[in-house]
Amino acid sequence: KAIGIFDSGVGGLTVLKEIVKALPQEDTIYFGDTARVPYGTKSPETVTRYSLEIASFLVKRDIKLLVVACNTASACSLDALQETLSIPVVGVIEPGARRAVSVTRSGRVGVIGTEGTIRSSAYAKAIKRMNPEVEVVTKACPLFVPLAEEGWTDNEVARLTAETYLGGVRDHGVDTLVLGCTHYPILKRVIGETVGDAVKLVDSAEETARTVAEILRGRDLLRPSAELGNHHYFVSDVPAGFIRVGNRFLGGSLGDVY
Ligand code: DGN
Repeated sequence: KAIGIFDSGVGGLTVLKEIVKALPQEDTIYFGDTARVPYGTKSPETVTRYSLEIASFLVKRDIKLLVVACNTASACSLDALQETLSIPVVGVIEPGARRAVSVTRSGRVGVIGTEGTIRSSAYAKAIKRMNPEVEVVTKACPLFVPLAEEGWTDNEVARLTAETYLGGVRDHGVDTLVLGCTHYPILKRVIGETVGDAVKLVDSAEETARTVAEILRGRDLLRPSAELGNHHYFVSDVPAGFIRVGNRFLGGSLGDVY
């Protein structure tokens, strides 16, 4: 059985990449809802309806675990998915929040994400639930998404955008910054340079992969094989744009996209 992963579009490939790195023998099925992206501007009810539809599509393909790679869908729909499905469902917010709480020394954590994710306060709530003492500073950075998709990750526009968004977060004295959006790992270098070496970056994609590995190991669901897994991709719009940006996000060739 495969691991199912879905996102509002192409961004969840950063989560897929970390899962494949952590568990190279596992098969994966990815669904990118490219016809209906972005989720960040839609109501929680609509995002939950989309999420349940996609989950049902993936469950029919016999997955053993579902990863909600999209931060917005994790914030809005994780509870509904967990109630509806009989397989484990993993979102990206809890793993990122847990890591931030364990990493911070100053007790001051920054969280960046899309407008939708920041407005939901999902990271702040999760962090506070784990440790009420931690102070959370949040900032929506919507322009990071098109910059990452355009491949403008190491130029003057990226640096100026990062400085404009993150100057205030840095000046707030955070020692940990959560990359709370699928696209932000692509901009890790410029984000790191802007906030400085003293601030540790928490990559929700990496932490989610770690959580997936722990759950599969704990339930004895790991694929016992020395061979590399197979990866299948489905999108709700025509595949061209997904393939172009996706190859860049994965740093390789996607193969077949349906
Ligand atoms: N995948 C979305 C997220 O992680 O919040 C970002 C893309 C979008 O829907 N705008």
